[in-house]
Amino acid sequence: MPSELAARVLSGETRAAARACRAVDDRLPGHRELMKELYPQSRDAWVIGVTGTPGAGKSTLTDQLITRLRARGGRVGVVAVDPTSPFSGGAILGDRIRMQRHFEDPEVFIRSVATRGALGGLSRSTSDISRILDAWGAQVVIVETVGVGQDELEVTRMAHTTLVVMAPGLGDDVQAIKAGILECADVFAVNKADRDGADATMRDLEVMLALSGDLYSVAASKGRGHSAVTVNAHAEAGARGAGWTPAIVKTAATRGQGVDELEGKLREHRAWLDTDAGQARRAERRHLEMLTFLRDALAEEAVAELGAEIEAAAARVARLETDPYTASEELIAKFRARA
Ligand SMILES: Nc1nc2c(ncn2[C@@H]2O[C@H](COP(=O)(O)OP(=O)(O)OP(=O)(O)O)[C@@H](O)[C@H]2O)c(=O)[nH]1
Ligand SMILES: [Mg+2]
Repeated sequence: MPSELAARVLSGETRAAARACRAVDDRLPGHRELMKELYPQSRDAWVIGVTGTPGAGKSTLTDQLITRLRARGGRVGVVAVDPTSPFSGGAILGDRIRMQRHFEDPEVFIRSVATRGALGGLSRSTSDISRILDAWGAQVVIVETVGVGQDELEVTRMAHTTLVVMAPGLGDDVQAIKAGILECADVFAVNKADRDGADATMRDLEVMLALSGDLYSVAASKGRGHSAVTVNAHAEAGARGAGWTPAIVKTAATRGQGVDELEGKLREHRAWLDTDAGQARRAERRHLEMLTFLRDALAEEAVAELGAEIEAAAARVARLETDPYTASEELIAKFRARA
């Protein structure tokens, strides 16, 4: 049965892809076999992770990017990740409204992924769904995460290219972007450039990046007066293709301003992925993917086996009746005994 489904997904059947996504979501029997079949056939899609402060304009920018990507032909997949709650619907609803016009397009596949519970699984679901969309024929898969927490960071690390979106007027947004996100950003969009404060946000970001890198190249790039500046110690190396220099692009997504330039920067990063350094990064990503899958698979097995006992142990720790070390040891001993 999975073979037939895999074949239909690979032939680009949208209904089959939707069915495969449901099989993964519900962890139906055979879903791992299905993924194993799709894996070797589906490595071409360029996965762009879009993350950043809530309300910064991620979905609006994604919508604009879809339009540009579609204009070049080729299918586009979108995965909207909502780690907050499977039922909240708030953020996902926003995403849906923002990307409304693409729902009619049969060459665009938009899918949401919700949290899989306290013991992770979100990154695996996201990876699985991205791979299904890849197998379905998407040339680009855009993964939009909500917020900048730990789950999102993990999802973001699995993308080939990471776009971090910020906007002025969302409090101390540059500070709010965690260091981990800054480190994995390939391209920054300072959105809502039509509002006051966008330039200040650009400057804050440049300083922040310079502090985490090296000051000299900020001075060098400032002089050029572009809206897309390069900030990093590795600016020179980047030009030679050895490393990648994070780029900053100013956009006004609702007006479509700066989006061409943003697409250009993303494509430059796509080209960099084919260099030796880029290939190394992709290998690193697969390495990380494997470890994350293993962790999630172990947790899933344990949850399936121990079920309510895990919650009971956590409750005892919460009431200070036992310590987390002992509680975990006991659970592992029980799991081993049954496995
Ligand atoms: N003024 C202005 N408003 C914008 C711009 N881009 C997006 N917005 C508005 O900002 C609000 C949030 O935009 P979204 O695209 O939903 O932002 P998001 O980052 O996807 O939000 P979440 O997914 O909820 O975190 C919407 O009301 C947009 O219309 C822009 O460039 N300028
Ligand atoms: Mg959104």
